[in-house]
Amino acid sequence: MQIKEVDAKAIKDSRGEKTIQVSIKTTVGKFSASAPTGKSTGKFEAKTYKKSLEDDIKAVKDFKDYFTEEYLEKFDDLRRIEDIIEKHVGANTVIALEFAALKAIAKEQKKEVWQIINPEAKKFPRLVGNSVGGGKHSSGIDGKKPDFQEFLLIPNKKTVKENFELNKKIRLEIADKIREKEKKFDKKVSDEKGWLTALNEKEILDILRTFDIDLGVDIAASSFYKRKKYKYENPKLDRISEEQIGYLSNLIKNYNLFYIEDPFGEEEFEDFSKLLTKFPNSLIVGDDLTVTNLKRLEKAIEMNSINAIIIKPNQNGSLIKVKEVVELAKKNDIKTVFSHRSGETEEDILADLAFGFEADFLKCGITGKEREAKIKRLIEIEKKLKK
Ligand code: 2PG
Ligand code: MG
Repeated sequence: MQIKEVDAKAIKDSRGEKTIQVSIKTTVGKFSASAPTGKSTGKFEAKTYKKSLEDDIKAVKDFKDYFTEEYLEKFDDLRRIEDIIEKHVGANTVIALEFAALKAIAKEQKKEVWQIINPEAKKFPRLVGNSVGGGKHSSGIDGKKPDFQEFLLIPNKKTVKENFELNKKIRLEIADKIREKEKKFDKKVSDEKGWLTALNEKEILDILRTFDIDLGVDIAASSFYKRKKYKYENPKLDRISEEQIGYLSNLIKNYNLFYIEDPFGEEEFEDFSKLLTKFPNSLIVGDDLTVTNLKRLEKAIEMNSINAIIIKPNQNGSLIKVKEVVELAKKNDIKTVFSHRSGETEEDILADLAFGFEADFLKCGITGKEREAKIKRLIEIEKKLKK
């Protein structure tokens, strides 16, 4: 497959903010793909755009026919795209272009995108779905909101379809239970379509634990870690590292938490390690800590900080490097969680990446067309494989 022409434009994401869509004309047809945008971004993430979205779009247009000499037929050939463009644009632009190229490579070979990554892939990731929103993703109710960013449902039925149904059902039942505790609750939603509430994390977990499902939280602790203190607002309380470890240990025990993402600030490898040593049977997940970056994962491995890692392609900005991160994680028995961003598009290739790389989990919300696109794509893969 050869790319004859490249173009880009701005489209709106689920938050109504601008993000990039890249289109390519190839020897096998036209393809396009988009990239999402995060809000609770890690300090060590790759830059979304080199200077700005507009400048990246211009750069793509300037480079529109620089790819015509390259013949692309396998995943690792994406490296050639990166060699040409990576110095001139940001992470989102490279990733969207690579997504579009993968679609074209698959088309030429009459394959699914996941087969270009690994034709032998068999394992379906478990869904991780956000049911209640807090932190930076929530506008709160009368200025009050949970300090933790996400309250996650992690079903474990036999099929993706059953897991999706269960998450949707429990999400609705959670709304009924929030309403019993909170008069002002009116089914408004956060950036990822989790419920907006003024309840705090304990009150929410009290509701969640009444359901027969594995529970997780994305604490996104960096977003409220200031001058070595975790600054809780609901209720107002500062916790130093030791107190944070003690508090989270109690929550893990009392609520039997299966999954804990970013429990500490993004530089606190050692505190992660202390928590993991105490709770080796829960998943201690790095996101802002590791930012899908090989060096940071190496450090997390060396310090025994995590046993699971979030994989967000646009945190890194190179699918070739994303592959290296996934391979290193697997070699070290670290579970992989392929993840959406809080500002999403209807792009569904994340499901193919998660399945192709045999991820352990796919974290992409529960409802809303941008989130459902990915789950539906995974269900489609499941259906086709059963035939
Ligand atoms: C996270 C993500 C996605 P954002 O922290 O895990 O849920 O949020 O995309 O805003 O970084
Ligand atoms: Mg996170």
